[in-house]
Amino acid sequence: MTGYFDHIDPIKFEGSDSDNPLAFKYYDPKKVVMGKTIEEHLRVAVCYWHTFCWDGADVFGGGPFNRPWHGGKNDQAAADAKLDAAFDFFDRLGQPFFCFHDVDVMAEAETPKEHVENFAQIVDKIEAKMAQHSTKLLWGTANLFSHPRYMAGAATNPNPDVTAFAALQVQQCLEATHKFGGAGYVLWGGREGYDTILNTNVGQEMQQLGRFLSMVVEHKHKIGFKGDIWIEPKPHEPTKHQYDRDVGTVFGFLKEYGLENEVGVNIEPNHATLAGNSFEHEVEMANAFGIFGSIDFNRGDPQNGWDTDQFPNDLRETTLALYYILKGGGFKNGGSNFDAKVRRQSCDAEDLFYGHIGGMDLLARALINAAEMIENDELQAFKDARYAGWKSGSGAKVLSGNMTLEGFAAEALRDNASPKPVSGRQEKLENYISNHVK
Ligand code: XUL
Ligand code: CO
Repeated sequence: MTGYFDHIDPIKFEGSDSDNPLAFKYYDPKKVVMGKTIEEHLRVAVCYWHTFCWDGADVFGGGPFNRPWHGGKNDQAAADAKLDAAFDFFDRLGQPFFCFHDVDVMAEAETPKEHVENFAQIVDKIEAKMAQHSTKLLWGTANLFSHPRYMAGAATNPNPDVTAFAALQVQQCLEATHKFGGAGYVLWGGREGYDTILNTNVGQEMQQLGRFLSMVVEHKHKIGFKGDIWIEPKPHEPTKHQYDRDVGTVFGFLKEYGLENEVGVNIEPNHATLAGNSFEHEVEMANAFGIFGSIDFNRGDPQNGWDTDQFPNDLRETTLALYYILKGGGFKNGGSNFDAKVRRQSCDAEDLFYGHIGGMDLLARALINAAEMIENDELQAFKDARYAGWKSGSGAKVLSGNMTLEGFAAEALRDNASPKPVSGRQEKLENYISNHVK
């Protein structure tokens, strides 16, 4: 049987002088940067959904991609053909990981029993594939947003029967993720929010979400899953408002339910920008709260206000993000999942390779840039000097809780000096970044 990707030779690293568009120019998996190989640092993953499931359909028209497993019913034969093609693609691209939703990999199911049966069938087949191929699982997740039953949310649904179905999907998918040796498990609350607050009991829904997440964490421990659990923040789309709107909001939510040491975040640049934040802001917030987990790399389109999920190509933004990721200690269980899809007109098999090659080359360049910035860390030196006053004297007493408001106020009166403005040097620092983006 001929395979869909047969005409694409395995993608090799050829260096920046190569003009072969189907070769890596910068992603040299074995090159060592800051004591680890590029492959070990980046932990690149291909996502099953955009890469193999999406047929190119948009809200105005049907899918032009016509992969051999598209077009008919999403039955077991289609799921099997997709699985064969997926592992063939992984072998040719050579990235170390993949990510999946339950419904991406399985034959379509309607009832809870059918879900369990169809999922179990493909889980066995994935296990067999993984035994024959080198690609590992970065993370799994349950799709709790596509089926109409989830139109009013999964954990936050007004009807507990819907939430019970969601519990079944999460239980099955978490157990499969564990079986596959996955490094993490993601919960993206696609419809955990509302379309109108007029019909929504926000307090009740947040409580449902908190309890649901607690049950997921309890089950993780019960089955002995050693990977991480990550929430993926997003402010809206598909619903008007989603409770997990950004990293700061997620941290407050985790604190409220006592889960801040159990659950981290999977950050997506295009979600950050939809929330009015920069990508690096979200990474730094996660570092500050100690909940950084993983990244869904992609980019939005500044002229469009929605989640376009394009492959990343902004070297400055990606360099900065990787600088903060490395400063936070780099990826541990997490990695670089491309939650990105080729454009609707990029309908050929090779377009899937161009998208991933571009993304992987970009990440490798950004990693090398970020490592160079860290070697002689001028940003850190500048910040250390800027906050030095808080390291000793009354500043340190304030931070350690050994100062009262009156005591601190008395110091101001005693010195009786109006502090002089000190430059924040923004332009100098921006120039420094520009000089390191190459
Ligand atoms: C949606 C999104 C999802 C999650 C997994 O915007 O990013 O694909 O990554 O459910
Ligand atoms: Co995502």
